[in-house]
Amino acid sequence: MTELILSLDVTGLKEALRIAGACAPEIDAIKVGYPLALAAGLGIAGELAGFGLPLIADFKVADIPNTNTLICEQVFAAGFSAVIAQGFPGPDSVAACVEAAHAHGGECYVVAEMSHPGALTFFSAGVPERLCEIVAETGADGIIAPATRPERVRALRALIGKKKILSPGIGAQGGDPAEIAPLVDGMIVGRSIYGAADPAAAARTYAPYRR
Ligand code: NUP
Repeated sequence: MTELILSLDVTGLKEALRIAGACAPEIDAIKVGYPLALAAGLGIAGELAGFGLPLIADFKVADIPNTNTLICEQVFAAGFSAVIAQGFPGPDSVAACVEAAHAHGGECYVVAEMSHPGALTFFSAGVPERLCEIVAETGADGIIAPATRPERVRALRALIGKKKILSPGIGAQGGDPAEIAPLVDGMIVGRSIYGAADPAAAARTYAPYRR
């Protein structure tokens, strides 16, 4: 099953609800990041709950363990079902997010390698591989890996086995859904859906890649 995850990076509450409502039948989850959460508040999770889809908080949590716990408690209390954390602060910081997620019946994903060109400045030379070890050590549920580099997704899949891979970078960043869908558990798509004149129709174009 390759899910389609709408990255809802708009900054208006009404616009967010309109797009989420139109796309809901075509998607499997909604990802909310800083743009929408800072604009609309964490209560956005409650506003989106009516669509009945899992809600992923893309806050790339990256602090000391205690602060990570405090952040994740807020995320799950608000109604999110998963959180995305950075792995570079280390295994104890990631473990704090994983524990908070699992205590609420939620999931925690760790960024293994980012999708933009500049990511290779630091997400290289064995770092993503080490981050995958941290995923295994902490019991995190999966990784974020770049749709812009399918060969890297393949390499990271070999390390994490059956844990989930959610992959951003499809569409606006150049990633090809036909190539990436068979490799991952979730396609994360933002601008090419929410920026389209007809977001529901744009979401439907990914239907052939949802297995
Ligand atoms: O490596 C990453 N790349 C990435 O694009 C990790 C992410 N979390 N994202 C997020 O995915 C990014 O912040 C945005 O919310 C979404 C991709 O959106 P788009 O490029 O499809 O518009």
